[in-house]
Amino acid sequence: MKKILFFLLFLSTGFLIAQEEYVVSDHYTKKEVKIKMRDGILLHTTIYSPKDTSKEYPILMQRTPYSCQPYGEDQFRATIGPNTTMMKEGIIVVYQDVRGRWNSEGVYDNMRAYIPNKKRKQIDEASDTYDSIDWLVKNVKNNNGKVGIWGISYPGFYSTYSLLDAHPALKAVSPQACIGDFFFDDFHHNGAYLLSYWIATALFGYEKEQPVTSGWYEFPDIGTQDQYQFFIEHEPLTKLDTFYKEDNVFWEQLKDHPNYDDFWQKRGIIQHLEDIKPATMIVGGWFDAEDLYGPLETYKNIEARSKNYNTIVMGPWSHGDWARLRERQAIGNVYFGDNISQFFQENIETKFFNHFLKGSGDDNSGLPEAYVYDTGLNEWKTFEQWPPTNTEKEIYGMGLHENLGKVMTMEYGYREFVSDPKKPVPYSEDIKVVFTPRKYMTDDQRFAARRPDVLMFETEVLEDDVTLAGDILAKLKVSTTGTDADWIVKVIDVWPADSEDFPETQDHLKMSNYHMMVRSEVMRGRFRNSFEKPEAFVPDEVTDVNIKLQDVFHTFKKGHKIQVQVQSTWFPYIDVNPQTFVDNIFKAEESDFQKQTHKVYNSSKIEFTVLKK
Ligand code: PG9
Repeated sequence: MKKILFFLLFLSTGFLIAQEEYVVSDHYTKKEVKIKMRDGILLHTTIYSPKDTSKEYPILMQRTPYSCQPYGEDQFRATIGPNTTMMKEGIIVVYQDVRGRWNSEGVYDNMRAYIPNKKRKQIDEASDTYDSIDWLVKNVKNNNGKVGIWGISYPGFYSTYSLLDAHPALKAVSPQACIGDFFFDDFHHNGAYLLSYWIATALFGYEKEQPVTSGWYEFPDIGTQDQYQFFIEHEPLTKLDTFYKEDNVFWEQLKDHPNYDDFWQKRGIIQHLEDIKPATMIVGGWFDAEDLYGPLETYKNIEARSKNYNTIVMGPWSHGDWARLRERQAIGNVYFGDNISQFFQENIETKFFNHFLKGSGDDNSGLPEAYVYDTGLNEWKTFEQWPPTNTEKEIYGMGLHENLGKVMTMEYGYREFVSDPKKPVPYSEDIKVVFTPRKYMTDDQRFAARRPDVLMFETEVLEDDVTLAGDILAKLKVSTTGTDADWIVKVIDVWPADSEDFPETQDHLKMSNYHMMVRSEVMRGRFRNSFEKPEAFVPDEVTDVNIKLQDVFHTFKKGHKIQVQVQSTWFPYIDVNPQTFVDNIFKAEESDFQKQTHKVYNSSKIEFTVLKK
């Protein structure tokens, strides 16, 4: 007797309807196979096929380091594929454990480097994808010969990878929140190590020549839920070594490669994105704390160096939000609108894959090149490219008396603060330990604005809307009494005093005068001129530090203010800079950590990409 669960829903009209739960095993069969790669390694591959065999279906695949589980041909996922619309329409969905992970053989390698012009038995993730697609289209019943790939985060990276030496059957790829380069996504930002990722290091930690069925490295028990306390008590970073044993290959790699050396460079995938053939739809979240560099740079580099159908979708999402259906889309205290992920899944994602895997596959998909959400007006906009062509660069001076305005600043004078490694500026008011940071991307920044070691500059109340549509470039003129320093720039939307709270607003906060983080970025000062060759500062010498902040699409509405904050610590989002130049901060000693006085000169400027009226 089929178990049918009835959900009684109260619709707006107040009457009840019964909705039958969709049970995957009622509509799909499941097979588990081992696909042999060109070097003989077997990769575990799970295949869900529609029971309706009256027609052919495309194959939609995801390659993942996070496991194809549940394992067993009688164990089914609750949902399959990128969204439930496509699942219910019917499609062959394939999941694969990547080399060296879970039930696949071989040795794992974080962000495995791509090998152009591979010799016969040489392998990388492109050859593993090619060999897998080749087997699938030749052996899976009822497939229509067309293959798509999608994935979020690390699976997003493997999606991008599939574009290199792409199999001819691969017609549509959607890299989503895709890692582009671990030196600018996830574990580092412009050379600063993301200490807030330290626990997540276990996710990619692995032993040398690990056994085939390895899962993750065990997560450390840090004995407190106060992350600021834990990490300040474990400064310098060498104090963290007791938690990860020597055999955590990834932790050792992070420590041994503090600069953008060949180890990181050869693992970045952006450099290889040229002459791409499959259609691509890059998806990201404007408030994605994990992978924002990746999707933006993936789209821009494909656009610049390929002639394929290439589009981008950027919504008011944090990491992977678009895959989760929820009525109210909010990040932390800020609400952005209703059913935004549902709109994306039904009207954009499903339309993209159906067009290229079930339809004509020509360039007339009916979708725009850029489908982007204005996170100030809370509405979707479409453009023929991203960033849009009708923009101009506007330079705002960081003048005296905290005013940020288009007035040209006096070329002399400065503002200063003492930066204390033992009392770093928190990156969030929240206390609890996080697996990876998320909500700080829209968090209120008043707690920072009121600290003596944070400089705040802001415009007058805006008399008209100002829409930023593209990247932001902070051109700081700074000096320090030390020989190293980090520089953090935050762009903030100051809301009017009469702003109403949302249901999501934390109890200790009010949206009245809310200082909403719109974009932020750090530059580890030693890398100001080169990520490969770090340079010390000359004490008290005025020095240029330019910081590119990732793209935004945000309207600062009339009645709001644009605020910029500048600081030198951001803890424990990033590790503390000792402010004494050392070879490798991962190996700095207690005595290297010194209070220093930093100055930001009035000749500093910030350049916005502004949408023309
Ligand atoms: N951005 C995801 C992640 C990276 C590192 C630690 C934890 C998560 C991902 O790439 O899957």
